Amino acid sequence: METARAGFTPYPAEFAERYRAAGYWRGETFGRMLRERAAEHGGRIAVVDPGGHGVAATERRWTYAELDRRADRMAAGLLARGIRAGDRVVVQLPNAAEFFEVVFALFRIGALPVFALPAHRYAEIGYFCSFTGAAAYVVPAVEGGFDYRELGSRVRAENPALRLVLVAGEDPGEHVRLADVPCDGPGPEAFGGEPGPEDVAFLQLSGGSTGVPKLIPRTHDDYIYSLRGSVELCGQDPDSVYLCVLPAAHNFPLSSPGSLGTLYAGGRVVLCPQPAPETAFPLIEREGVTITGLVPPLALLWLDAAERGVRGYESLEVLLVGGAKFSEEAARRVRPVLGCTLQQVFGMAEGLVNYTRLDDPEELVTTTQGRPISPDDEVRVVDDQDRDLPDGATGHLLTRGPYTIRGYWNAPGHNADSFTADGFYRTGDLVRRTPTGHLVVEGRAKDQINRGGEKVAAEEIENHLLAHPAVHDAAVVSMPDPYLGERTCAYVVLRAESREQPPKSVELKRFVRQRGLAEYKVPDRVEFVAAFPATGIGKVSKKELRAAIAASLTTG
Ligand code: OOB
Repeated sequence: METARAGFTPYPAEFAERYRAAGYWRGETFGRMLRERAAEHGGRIAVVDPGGHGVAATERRWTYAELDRRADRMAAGLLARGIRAGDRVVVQLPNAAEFFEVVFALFRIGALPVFALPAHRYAEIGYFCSFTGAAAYVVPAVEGGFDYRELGSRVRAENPALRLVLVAGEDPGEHVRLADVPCDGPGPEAFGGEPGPEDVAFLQLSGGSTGVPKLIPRTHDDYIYSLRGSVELCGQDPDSVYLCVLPAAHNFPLSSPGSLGTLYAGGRVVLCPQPAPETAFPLIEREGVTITGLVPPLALLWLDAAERGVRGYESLEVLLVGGAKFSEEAARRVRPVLGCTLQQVFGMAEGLVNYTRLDDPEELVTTTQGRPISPDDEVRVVDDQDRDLPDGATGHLLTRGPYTIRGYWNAPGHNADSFTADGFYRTGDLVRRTPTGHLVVEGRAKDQINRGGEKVAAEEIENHLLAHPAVHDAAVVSMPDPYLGERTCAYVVLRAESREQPPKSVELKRFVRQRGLAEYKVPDRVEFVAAFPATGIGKVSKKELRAAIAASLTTG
């Protein structure tokens, strides 16, 4: 597994020993976990996929035994097609049962899924494929009106290492049908065995604040610990039914406690093809869903629907809300309107996850974003000089612990900025700590826009805008939005020669979109200015730009 190891910053030995001794790291792997659940709960349903998406028209219900068998056959098929331990495989699937078949097969082989989101387009996928030297790319045929097979052809033509594009769905075009891959050939044991618990299991994507997204290597040991902790804190057991509403590959619905936590607990995962209450509520009712996770804008949509009298959500016991700040006002509506317990989640793909506890007083549940999973999650709140601040003061959140990475994958330059010398991750979040140890998110120091839970790195969008011939300079900032919390506003300075006939906002948006950027990253608004306000040392003052756009929105 040399290549996969190459970019991985291991936990220092003394920490690894401590995490093992404390019983956090138990030497489990995803491959064995599924095998054990299948032995214990073989006949119980693991995954329900109602169908009606581009991958399958009709419903599938897979038991643990079936998922286990499918993962074995898929692993054998992928091995037969040359996928090996350490290879990277970009997985971009909608919420379909195949997602689990593929990722568990890769876990068993020791190949690393790179968890792309369905919204990603050429700009993102092309980068993931080239940066990771991916050997394969797994897509649906057509989903949401977008033809992923064409994207597959394009990235394959540009990436010689990419040998295989696998298409989930009926018509693979020039590629290979995913359903034709599984076989009864030799499994991982014939190719050096399954990976160990200390090995990297997959690469997750960072929300990002830099020009290109960074990749997050998570090990079996560390991730499974975060699952076990989450399952316990969210009260999950084999009777839990989790509705996966958000894109399955995102860290929140994957592991907090998410679909993998639910499978860890021996429960049932129900995949939701669309997040609208009109789709989700009937599924909740039919499947007896007990727990789900939403970003704040969706939670608001569900609350409003329930208040309008839309029914079906009554079996819900726990609603997790996270990914972006949930307003206190909305948080207070959850119990009276939906009749379930709210758990706020403040997590990050890099590791640390905070939850409010099921038995926390309503005040803490509605006004804080929770406290860490582990007693060994080290949390520091510091000033600009990394000096510790007292409880109650707002500062930068730094963290280190048994499931927080020590470095991004293959990114020594970024790692020097994102981690302290003694291994604390600089989250870029501004928080304050209450005397109970709960964290309240007060803001953000990183150059990122949190668009209702979807993260947009300002620099990434600025680089795309700068590629336009009329653009001299660009600065992307957040603007307040009642529904998403924040939206993106791009301030643009035009080149002198373009000022006579300036491009329209829509043209710049179209330009960015045509470069193949995920739709949620296309600026919501473009403002043209003659020059940017500057800080004392001559940098663009994004603070002033944010204030200016916020003021112009309130005055109309
Ligand atoms: C989750 O993960 P990511 O990696 O997409 O984004 C992490 C960032 C955090 O650093 C923070 O800036 C923001 O998202 N965030 C929140 C929040 N939860 C995440 N900001 C305010 N309040 C919250 N509750 O977003 C993620 C991963 C696992 C579980 C939940 C969310």
